[in-house]
Amino acid sequence: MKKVALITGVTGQDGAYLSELLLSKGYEVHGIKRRSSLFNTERIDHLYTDLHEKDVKFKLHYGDMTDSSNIIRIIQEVQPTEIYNLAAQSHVKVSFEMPEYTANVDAMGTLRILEAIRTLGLEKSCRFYQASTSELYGKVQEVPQTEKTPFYPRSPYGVAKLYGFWIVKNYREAYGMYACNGILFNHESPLRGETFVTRKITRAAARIKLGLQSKLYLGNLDAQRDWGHAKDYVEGMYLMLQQEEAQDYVLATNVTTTVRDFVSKAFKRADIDVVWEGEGVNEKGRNKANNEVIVEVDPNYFRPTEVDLLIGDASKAEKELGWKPKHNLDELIDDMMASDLALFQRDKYLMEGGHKVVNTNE
Ligand code: NDP
Ligand code: GDR
Repeated sequence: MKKVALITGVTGQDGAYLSELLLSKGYEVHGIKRRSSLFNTERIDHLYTDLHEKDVKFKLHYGDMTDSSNIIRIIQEVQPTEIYNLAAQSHVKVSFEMPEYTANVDAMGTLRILEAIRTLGLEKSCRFYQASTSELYGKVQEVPQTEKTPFYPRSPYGVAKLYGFWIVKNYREAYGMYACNGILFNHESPLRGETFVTRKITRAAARIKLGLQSKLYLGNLDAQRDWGHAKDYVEGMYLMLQQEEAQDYVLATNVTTTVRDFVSKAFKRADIDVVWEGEGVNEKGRNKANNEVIVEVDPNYFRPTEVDLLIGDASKAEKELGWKPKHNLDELIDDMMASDLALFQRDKYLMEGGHKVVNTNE
């Protein structure tokens, strides 16, 4: 049977890696892309072929999670056998500033797709993956977190995703749909959005090394996250849709690290040793080689409510899907640092030629 995937959020980090993976498996891949004043397709440009060529396997459709009629029309046109719902306002801090929009896209958007599947009578022919998240766990109830750990979200984003989680489960039970929640812990890569903490750090480490930036301002250095590589996690998404029965699965590495330790490790890759001093908002990181302050805390990056500790147990995914992360944290940081050093080496060259100004704001 022909496999046709529809990916919402195709222009994002996971959308790009998942598209690559599904194309390599022979799928026809369709992606939903928002209209914007710029192309905004940098992460997937290498997958794109001219639509006038024969047998095109990767197609983009303009759409938005807030527009039901558009979603119904795209699903009707594409007739997907699998839908991966990755589109979201995915930034936790931003969700405090845009709570209503976040709920509209992340919660209602999920419902819109499920309803479209039903309206079009595709419940039995189309499988559905929902990008659920470790942010559902929020305030620590138990560690490590599993599929059975109670939820206690701590942000408008987490609360919106909680609705998404339960509406998927409800449609599975009510209508017999093959619909899964992947409860994914943080996963990063060279394609990670620049305002998430890992990429903000690897970019800054590369830029400070190359003399393009002097300081990195961060929020809560004590937060602990279970960071994996996005390439591994999209394989888990695919596997969840290939089983006999639809279920929910945690994907995680079972290792947790503080933001502070991530900074030390990333800067080390740029041959910079960070020495920490002070506490709380007065904490600073100095460059051991010249004693200059290179990391400072800016309380503007604190969240009104924080998720302190995430560490996931992916035993169920390992047992039932045969899924295990292939990259550890050091390999992830190596990959991100190599990519950002190369990126900013190029920027440095351009800037020295007077060609480019780089914006460093979050
Ligand atoms: P990104 O932020 O990189 O990508 C989000 C995607 O959603 C982008 O393509 C974005 O489009 C699109 N999008 C945002 N709003 C809308 C909208 N209104 N209509 C249509 N598309 C929209 O996220 P990731 O790739 O990192 O994550 C993918 C999914 O997985 C998200 O749902 C996220 O919440 C979830 N998740 C992520 C984890 C992680 O650690 N990365 C962990 C657990 C869950 P545009 O490019 O135009 O902005
Ligand atoms: P998170 O990722 O909130 O876990 O959500 P993020 O990288 O934004 O924050 C991780 C932790 O780092 C702390 N932090 C900072 N965060 C940002 N962005 N910027 C800073 O300057 C900074 N300083 C410290 C944060 O307070 C937090 O504790 C990500 C997203 O991909 C979600 O979509 C996904 O659901 C979850 O991961 C799992």
